Amino acid sequence: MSEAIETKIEEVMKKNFGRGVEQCTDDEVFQGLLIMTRDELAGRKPIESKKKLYYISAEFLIGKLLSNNLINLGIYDEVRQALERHGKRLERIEECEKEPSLGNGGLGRLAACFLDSVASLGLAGDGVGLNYHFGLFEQHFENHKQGVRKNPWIERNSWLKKQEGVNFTVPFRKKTVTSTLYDIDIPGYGKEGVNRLHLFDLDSVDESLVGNEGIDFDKNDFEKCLTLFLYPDDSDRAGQLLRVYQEYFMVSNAAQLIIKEQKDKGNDLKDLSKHVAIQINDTHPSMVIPELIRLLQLEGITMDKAIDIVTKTCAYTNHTILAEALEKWPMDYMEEVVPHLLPIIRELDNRIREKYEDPSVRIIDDDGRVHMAHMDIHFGHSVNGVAALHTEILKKSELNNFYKLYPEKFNNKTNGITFRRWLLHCNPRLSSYIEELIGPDFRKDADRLKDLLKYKDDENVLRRLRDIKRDNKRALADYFRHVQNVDINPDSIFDVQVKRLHEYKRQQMNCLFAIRKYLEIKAGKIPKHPITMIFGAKAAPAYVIAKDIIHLILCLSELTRNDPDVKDHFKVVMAENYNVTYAEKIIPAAEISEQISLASKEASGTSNMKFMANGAVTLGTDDGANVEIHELVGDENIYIFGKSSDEVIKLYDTKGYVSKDIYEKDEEIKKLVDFITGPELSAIGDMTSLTRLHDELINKDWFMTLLDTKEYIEVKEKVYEDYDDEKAWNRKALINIANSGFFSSDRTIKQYNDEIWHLNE
Ligand code: 26Q
Repeated sequence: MSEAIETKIEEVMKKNFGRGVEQCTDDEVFQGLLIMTRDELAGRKPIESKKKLYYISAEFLIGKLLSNNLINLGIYDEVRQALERHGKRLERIEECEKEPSLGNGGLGRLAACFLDSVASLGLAGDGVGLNYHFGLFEQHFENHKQGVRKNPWIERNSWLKKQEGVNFTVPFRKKTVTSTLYDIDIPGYGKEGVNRLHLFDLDSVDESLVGNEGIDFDKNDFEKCLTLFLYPDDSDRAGQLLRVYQEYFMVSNAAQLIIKEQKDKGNDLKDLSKHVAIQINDTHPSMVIPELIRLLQLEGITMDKAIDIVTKTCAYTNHTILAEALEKWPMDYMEEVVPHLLPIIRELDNRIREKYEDPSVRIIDDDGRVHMAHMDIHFGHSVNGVAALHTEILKKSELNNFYKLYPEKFNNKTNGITFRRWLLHCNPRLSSYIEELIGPDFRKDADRLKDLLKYKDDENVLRRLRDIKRDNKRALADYFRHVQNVDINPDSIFDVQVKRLHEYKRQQMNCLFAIRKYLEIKAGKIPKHPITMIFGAKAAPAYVIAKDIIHLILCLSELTRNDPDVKDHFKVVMAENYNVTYAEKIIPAAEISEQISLASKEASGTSNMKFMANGAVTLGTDDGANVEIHELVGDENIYIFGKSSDEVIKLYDTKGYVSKDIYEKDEEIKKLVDFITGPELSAIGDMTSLTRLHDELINKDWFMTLLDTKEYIEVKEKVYEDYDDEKAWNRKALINIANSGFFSSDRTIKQYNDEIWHLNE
């Protein structure tokens, strides 16, 4: 077998570059492997099950695909060895792949993990989304601030396969356009066949609308800009309208694809729900409901029947309770973009008005805004939250009025991650060692990681875990030096917070801790163990305070890097352009996983699961899936602090939180907050930005940073103290790894299938 692969690689290199592997550059070898793998996948049949899932999502944060495809095809090791015989290293070759950044965080990465799991369970399920030419922006740092550039990722050779002959006409008020479809094949782990990620595009899109610097473009001609970017800046009307254009384009194509595939199979559209399950990933694809009703009517089905069919087919996932993220589109936007959907949306709204008196459950509110989530809940058959606590909050408070109407629709599906990418691929050292200890079964079934528990007091095993972590830390330190010219000490504690930048995630609270540590060291209190605080985050370009927080982190980074009293003991660093690829290097090296959102606000979190599987210990609030991690590992093996979600919800209800009171009463907190505008940072940073953040913390602090700061500091100090007991710490790491199997997205997808989709029944 291994010789066969080697011959194949040689052949593909000869054919495409006229040379053998040795003579090719790393980039050419990457191109060759891409072609070889893509062709292998293209030859496979679609996975079949009785019913087919369509997972519609505005984001698919798939990350680089070469290694994961090789792993799922079961040829990763053979390819690596074959390349080695020709003097090439697969890890170097992987670097040549551009990351498709078709998502911005948790929701998009979840969609990617789900595609991997659906295929790996042998279920028929395709993703449907958009082919953003520049994806999410690329971040760079200049003057300690976030700068943004476009992020082109589509090269001459890519995983995209243009589907000739699959073109749909999508009607907008201004003009009807014709779509083009690109597919990416998704193999399952050790499975025959493939599913697909369908990415729709418009040929008329004009990349030259975007200059070389920045990410601004003229948003007025939707035909030229529809698929340029994920989340175009929507701080003005043109930007918001463009999102409506994008969403409708995505769902109209999805609905037409579904109908076409059903007709091709000879299925009666009246039986759609027997053959198709549609999962609506947050509200971005919600217009699929009226669009599908419209198209079914065009097929001669009555309104009543069409509504019934769509309701039985569609299911909705909620990923947030933040009001600003719940989409409500003004009717005049819909009028401007998709007037033909309005009669249907009005009809749906009327039916609800006739049935229920409660105005809070209407689809169209008194201000003439369409509540997308309300449409999903009324005209879908399932509503799920993404972690146990989140689902309870939806039922008890956020969506309580809907829960009272439809208790049977509400269900929980705690998120998961694919262990193929987040353990086997990103942490080969740990994976091989686990295999040495418990055999290879955990590779297919993450629950088997439990078998590690028998080693929890084995000092040799715990020492090996420590050594593996140290090797990963060294590798990360090398990477930081290589890509950012930043030095970090591999023998320091790696304390990590990587995630989108948002006030509710409270990176600013972590900064207050950093300030305290800095001041302590300046005052002569040297930590027993050197500490590196690692951040990684992108801020939405229109989110001013989020950018101010990045500025604060970068100023702290500069401060700690240069201070001779401090730099050997404590450093703050920030990964530039944090993305999936960076995550794959940071997470295996992390020791402390910061999950410090204001309780009730983080629906689930998924990096918390990735860190756990890689042996980091969580320092977090009782929020999202942290609650479930806590239950699995027990009090001994996690650090939980802060007010509970019930307390927080009450504070919001009673307007009982006043940050200024805490600031004024607590001298230490006042000192830390005031440091933001003090002489040390003002010598480095921009006073406008620092003052804005400082004042925000005192006068508003909507996400209650100061509420938990005191306890956070205490508990984090305890974490650092406990870290010094090496054996006890590594025992915690082992217990975390061993219990992480529950968070396999294979488990999550099994539950979606058993309780919502029923693909094989
Ligand atoms: C909404 C309106 C207008 C413009 C943009 C948006 C928008 C865009 C993206 C709203 C939300 C998102 C993304 C949300 C997201 O990533 N949520 C995360 O989903 C994860 C997977 O379920 C959870 O683990 C995280 O807790 C949740 O924050």
